[in-house]
Amino acid sequence: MIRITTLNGGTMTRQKFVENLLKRADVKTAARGEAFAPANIALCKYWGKRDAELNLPVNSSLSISLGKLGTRTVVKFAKSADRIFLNGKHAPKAFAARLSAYLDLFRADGQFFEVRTKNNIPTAAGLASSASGFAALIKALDQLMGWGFNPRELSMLARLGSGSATRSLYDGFAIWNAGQRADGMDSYAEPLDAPWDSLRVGILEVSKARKKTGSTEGMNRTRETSELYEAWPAQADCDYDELRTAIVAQDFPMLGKTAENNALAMHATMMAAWPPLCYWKPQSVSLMHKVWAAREEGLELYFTMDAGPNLKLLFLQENQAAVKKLFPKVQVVIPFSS
Ligand code: 2P0
Repeated sequence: MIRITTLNGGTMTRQKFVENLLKRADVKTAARGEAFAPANIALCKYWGKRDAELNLPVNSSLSISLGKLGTRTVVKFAKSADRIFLNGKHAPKAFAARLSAYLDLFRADGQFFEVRTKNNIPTAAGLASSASGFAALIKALDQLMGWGFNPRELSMLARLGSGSATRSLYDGFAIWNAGQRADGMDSYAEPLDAPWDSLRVGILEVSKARKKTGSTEGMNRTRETSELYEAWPAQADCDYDELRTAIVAQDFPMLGKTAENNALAMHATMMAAWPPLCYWKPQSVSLMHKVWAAREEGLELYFTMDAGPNLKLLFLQENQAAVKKLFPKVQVVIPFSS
């Protein structure tokens, strides 16, 4: 079995990373900050950290944002303690603790925050709500604190909350450069300016239940114990290049095939971990077979899956009616709608 004893290749702490960035900013605080960030679905997945402290990934990843599906967050200053609300109610303890720990990176002594965050996607069901959550939070915080960071800097700060949040700063396609530096300053996301109006993402929800193994634990376990993980970085690099080519050429079969294969390869590395990690439910597998059968019949339909049981279908507008007929419960997202 592969044993990797240290995940933190560098010596820099998150606090130091934030201090380095904050040095360059003016500080004129506002009364409140408010921002929206979209959820994103990776077509080339981020799976594995080269530095767990700074959330630096092993491989570069590429995603598509989900338009109006995501998180809206309002941040204000609070008097004597953080006050965290999720979807209109006091947030669960674990959620509030994770946000407060993130806010610790930015607060001055005795400074507290009120955070009101609303998701219009299920929280923690593999639909990437931590991605839109941390991206919306850092954008709102940037307004409140008056930092004036650019999207690239914000993407690096979002990264400290959750890796996939790095990509949620943008609409449309986004790429997260893995980078090579130990200080993480070259590990940021940027938009890929390539609108694709006819592209559709279909969400097939299998379960809303909170997953037993979070992504951080899942990817660390995979990296430490799965023999198949050795093959992952090379496949991810190759898929990343192919997806960029497919997007520029608007070659849908190439996009769909590469994304589906990338997702299945990622899940294969997890299943070869110990203890085994399988986010799929029986219904997930049956939906995959349904997609494959439809494709054999000539329908241009592909899927991708994240660290959860739900499927995200990929298809073109011209096949929307056929997809809806096959999957009446599908929730269709138009990533490039204005
Ligand atoms: C992705 N996922 O690229 C991959 C595919 C899930 C499967 O990024 O540890 O919640 O907070 O950085 O961002 C989910 O992982 O993990 C994820 P952390 P995160 O979208």
